[in-house]
Amino acid sequence: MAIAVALALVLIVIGSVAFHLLSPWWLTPIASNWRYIDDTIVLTFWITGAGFIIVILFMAFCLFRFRHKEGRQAAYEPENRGVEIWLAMVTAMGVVALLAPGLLVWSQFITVPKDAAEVEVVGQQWQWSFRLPGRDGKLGVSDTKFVDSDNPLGLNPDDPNGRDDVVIVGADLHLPLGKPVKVLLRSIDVVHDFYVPEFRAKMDSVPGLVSYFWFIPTRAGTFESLCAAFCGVGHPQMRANVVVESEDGFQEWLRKQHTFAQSSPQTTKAAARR
Ligand SMILES: [Cu+2]
Repeated sequence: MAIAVALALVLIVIGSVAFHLLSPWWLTPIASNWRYIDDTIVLTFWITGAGFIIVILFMAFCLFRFRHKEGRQAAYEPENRGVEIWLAMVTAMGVVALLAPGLLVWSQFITVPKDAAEVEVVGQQWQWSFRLPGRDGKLGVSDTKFVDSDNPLGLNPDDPNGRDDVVIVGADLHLPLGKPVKVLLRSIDVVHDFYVPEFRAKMDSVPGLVSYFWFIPTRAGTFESLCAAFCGVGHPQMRANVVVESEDGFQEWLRKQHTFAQSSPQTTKAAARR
C-alpha cells in the first residue's frame, strides 16, 4: 500500500511538470516594457516548482524507504541540529529569492519617467471612464461631491485646468505607441482594479485617493481591460478597450473627443459666471 501511494506521488509530480510545460495556459504575449514582471513570475515558478518537486519526492521516498516491515521499529529523534540549520538556511534563501526581485521591480513600477503623459482611469460600478489633459497638459482637480449626470467624473467646474480635459465615458481609450504613460487611478464608489493583461500592469483604484503606475505600450493593437477586484454583480461586465496606435492615429482620435466644457456646458458655464 505504501508503495502504491509513493508511486501516486511521483505521478503527481510528473503530471504537474508536464502540465506546466505542455498545456497552453501561459501568459498572453506581452505588449509593454514590463518584461521584468514576467521574469519575476518565471523565477517564482522555478523556486516554488523546485520546492514542490523536492517535498513531494521526499515524501514518496520516505513512504517507500520506511514502509512497514515485520520487526522494524521507529527511532525517537526529536532534535537534529544539523538538519535544522540546513533547513533554515535553504528556506531563508528561497524566501529572499522570492521577495527581493519583486521589491526591485516594484520600485521601477512606481518610479515614473519625467516625460510620461498622464491618463486618468476612473472606476465606477460598473464601467471604466478615462480622462486626458487638454492642450494645457494639466488635469483639473476633481472631487466626488461634483459627480452628477452632467459631470460623471466629478471635475471641479471652478478649475480652469479641467475645462479642456478630454472626458471619455463608455468608450475606448487610445494611447500612442512607444510613449511612456502615467496611469492615475480613481474610484467613485468601491475598490476596483484596472488590469490589462498584455500590459502586465494593474493597480487598485481606491475611493478617496489617487494611485498610479506607469508603462510604455510596445505593441499596436486593441487590448481589453478588466476589473481585477470583485466589485459587485456587474464586476464581470466591467471591461473597456485600450487601443494602442501610432502617434498620428492617436492625435486624430484625440481631436474627435469632447472636452469637459463641451460635454458638460451647463456645469462649466455656471462656474464661469461665478
Ligand atoms: Cu470593478
